[in-house]
Amino acid sequence: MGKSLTQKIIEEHLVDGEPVAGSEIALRIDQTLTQDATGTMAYLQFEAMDIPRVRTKLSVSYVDHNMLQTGFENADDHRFLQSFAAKHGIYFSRPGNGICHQVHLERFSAPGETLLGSDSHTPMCGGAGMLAIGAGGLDVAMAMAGEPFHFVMPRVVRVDLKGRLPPWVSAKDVILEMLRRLTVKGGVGRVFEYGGEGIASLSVPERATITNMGAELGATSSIFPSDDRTREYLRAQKREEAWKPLSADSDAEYDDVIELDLSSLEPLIALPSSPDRVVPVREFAGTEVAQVAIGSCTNSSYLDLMTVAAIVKGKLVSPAVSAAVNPGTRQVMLMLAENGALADLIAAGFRVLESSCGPCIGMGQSPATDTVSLRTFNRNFPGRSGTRGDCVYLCSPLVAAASALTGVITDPRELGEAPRVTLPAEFKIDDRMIIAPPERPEDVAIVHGPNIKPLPRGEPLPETLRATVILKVADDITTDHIMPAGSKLLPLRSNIPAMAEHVFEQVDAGFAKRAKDAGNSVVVAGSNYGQGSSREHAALAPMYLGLRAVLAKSFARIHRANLVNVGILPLVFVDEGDYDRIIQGDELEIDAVRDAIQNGDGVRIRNRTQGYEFEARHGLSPQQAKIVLAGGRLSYVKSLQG
Ligand code: MIC
Ligand code: SF4
Repeated sequence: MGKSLTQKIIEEHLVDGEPVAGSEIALRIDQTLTQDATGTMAYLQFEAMDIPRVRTKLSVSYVDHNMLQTGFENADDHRFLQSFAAKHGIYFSRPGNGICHQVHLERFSAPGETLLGSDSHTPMCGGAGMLAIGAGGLDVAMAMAGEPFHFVMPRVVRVDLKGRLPPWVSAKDVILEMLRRLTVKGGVGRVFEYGGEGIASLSVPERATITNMGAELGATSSIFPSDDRTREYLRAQKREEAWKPLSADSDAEYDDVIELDLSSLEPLIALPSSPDRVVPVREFAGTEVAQVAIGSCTNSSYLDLMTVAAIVKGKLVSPAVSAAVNPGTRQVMLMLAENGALADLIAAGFRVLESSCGPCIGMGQSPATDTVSLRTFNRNFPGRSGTRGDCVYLCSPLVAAASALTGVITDPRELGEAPRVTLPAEFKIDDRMIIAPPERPEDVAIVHGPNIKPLPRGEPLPETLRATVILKVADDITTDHIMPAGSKLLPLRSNIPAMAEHVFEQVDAGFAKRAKDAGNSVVVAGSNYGQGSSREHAALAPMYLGLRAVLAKSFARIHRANLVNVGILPLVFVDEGDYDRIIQGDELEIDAVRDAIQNGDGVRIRNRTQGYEFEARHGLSPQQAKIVLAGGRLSYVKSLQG
């Protein structure tokens, strides 16, 4: 029987386990990436392991998220990251060089290799045939230490693309269509492997838009084969030597197959405030727009921005609209500057922002009260823009550009002939903003500014766990709900005690205080708890406040792994009806919890307040069980070292 591309890469990197869907496997990791919002924590954890130099083929530390310097904090973290990279054999992409995923795709992607990144959109490099996976910072730190990455072997779904995209329809519409069909839960435990005759018409940056936003499906990863288009892209990046052909066998078997005819697609838009609320743009055409933001790791490539520039050239953004653009990388920014497209954008009234995540993570450009913001990004979770009650729509750069001109949501097909933009034969190559680690790391001193606080550690699990239900929430709670980002909170990312004050603040302003008063606490949740970003702060800060367990209908993959890593017990209801019975404030008790975890999957919980018992499952692998018992992965690793 033939193999899928995913199976081939997994088998080549397999260190432990059987690659059978649903069972735990361990993979060798070739490359890692971190960004500054998760990287400081990842490196503090790496530091706690006392390993002098990374043991990967390549590790890169990017600065792209915490870019507004409204106080000393972010600048402190940048200096820490730069010195840390130099000391430990890590490449450092300086602030201004661009968004991690875009730069990594341009300068480091390598078909057939594995990449683990402390950011949920790491699968973007799957657009160039890598098996790229997002994870919490500690998992990435372990990979840098040479440890394999443990995760559950996903089901492999083939997405069979047919036909070609019509004019004005783009790669963004392909992934929005996937979200429309499958929802934000539809990819959990799955890898989407794209194939079929339709892929030949998609360039690597277009493929990367699709694999990037596979994160919104909850997928473990998304991947395209490495073919002539991949070669063409790597050649244009002057890295043809990184290319090798890679594809699934023609008789490969898949767990599922999805058919998608590119020629049947039309411009799509995701309504507030979830990336899966997708409808055709025409259904909302005419809605007034106050802000248009073009950029983010999903849609800030040279192709994207050249297309926008071509649409707005010689015109002016509507007086009702504030329009902003973040070119994804310095390479893109430089090329637009040199070919005049940047001037076209400026002339059209765009506010040109630096190459960074910017508005996508609420670092500036928060929209006005009760107005519509149209963004080419990947997430529109409530409040993520930095404005409470925001109204953010997600769309392609073509829809965004057309709407910026008209001031209302516009189906770009109304603009007449679509611009034709093609990949350049050569990108502009200038890697001087990526600093290679020095020959003599012993001369480097790590700069810890006052913003960097020591890492909190979890406590070993007690014999009997007694805890209060401190909060009960519904389905699809995102890590943005749990641990908000934005320009005010991101500077605290290396300071867990300060960050902890803001846990769940948009959902329940009294959470932090109540949690501290309660001592041990439990959160009760619906399905897909912790979807969205990889930020382990959404586990670390609640742990710091005394959260010992989360009892949910189901979990998102990365967040569940982060809970385990900090020693919080992830429990799933056996009977979902028990979710309905629990009331916030109930006292729960698990007797002999350590034994239960070591000796099986079932856990019996007593609701002391209401006087009944019910069953839950932990689903921990033997290694994960040891980690939770020890009070988190760092304590566990330390205990092994003696
Ligand atoms: C995001 O898009 O939410 C982030 C910011 O890039 C996160 C990581 C983080 O919280 O720092 C992600 O997607 O993993
Ligand atoms: Fe940055 Fe936004 Fe991409 Fe996250 S989703 S990496 S914040 S651009």
